[in-house]
Amino acid sequence: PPHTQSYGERSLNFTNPTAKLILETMERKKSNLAVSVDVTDKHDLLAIIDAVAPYVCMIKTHIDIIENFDFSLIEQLQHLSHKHDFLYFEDRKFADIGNTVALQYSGGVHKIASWAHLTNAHPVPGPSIIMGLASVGLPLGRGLLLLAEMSTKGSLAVGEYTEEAVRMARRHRDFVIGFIAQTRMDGVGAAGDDVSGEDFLVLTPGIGLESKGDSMGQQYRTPREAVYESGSDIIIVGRGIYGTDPKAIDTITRQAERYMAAGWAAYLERLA
Ligand code: 5FU
Repeated sequence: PPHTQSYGERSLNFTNPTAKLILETMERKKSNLAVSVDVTDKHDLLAIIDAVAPYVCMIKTHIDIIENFDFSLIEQLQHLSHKHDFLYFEDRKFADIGNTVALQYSGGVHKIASWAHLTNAHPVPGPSIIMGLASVGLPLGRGLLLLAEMSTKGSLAVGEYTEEAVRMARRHRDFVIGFIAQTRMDGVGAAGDDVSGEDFLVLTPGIGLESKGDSMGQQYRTPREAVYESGSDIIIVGRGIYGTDPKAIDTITRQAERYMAAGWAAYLERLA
């Protein structure tokens, strides 16, 4: 089963080039940490990425919250990913018809497909959302995650909905490389299908070492609960690392180092 294989070994389980690159990067940097940098000023964004990047395999963005966005920011982001060897995940959560998501993914001011290695989509419209996004992303070698579960209190992405998300992914393995989820999805909803050898990446937000949640429904679990107990592959950490002061770079760096160590220790414990 995938969660007992090393990240490096698992790169062979995928044909999608982004999935391979993610797993190879994790193995090379010994990091299963993705930092979610949810700040609104591009200078803060760049400074935080530069500080945490040595400790991450991935940076997660919400590019549409940047107030002083211009396309030169993308060149600066790309410079940082080359300098520090990590990938970009734009947490866009597409949720519309195929034709519309293809336009949202390729165009507008953000041109997400041109720079984000990975993005995600809600399965709520059905398989057509994958077809729309794949028409743009596959030729570029990009990857897609489906939101099979969410970290928030009262999430509707449970049970039958989650199972159907996994079945949708299973039919589009060339482009859908995994899930946003709280636990492993191997074999979920498979009924009689042969799913031996199946591998999906599980990226888990809602991770914190101190807090159990925020005032708006977010719920946190520890890196060990996610990676060791639930078999998650990548922990996504936002405020647990950058806190309340985006300028406190020394603290942010120390926190990134700390979450990286916790995530990797939980992974080694899982392999042992
Ligand atoms: F799909 C999800 C989810 O289920 N929970 C999330 O928290 C995405 N997220 C994102 O992860 C959310 O949009 C934030 O960007 C990030 C979590 O930030 P935090 O500061 O660690 O709570």
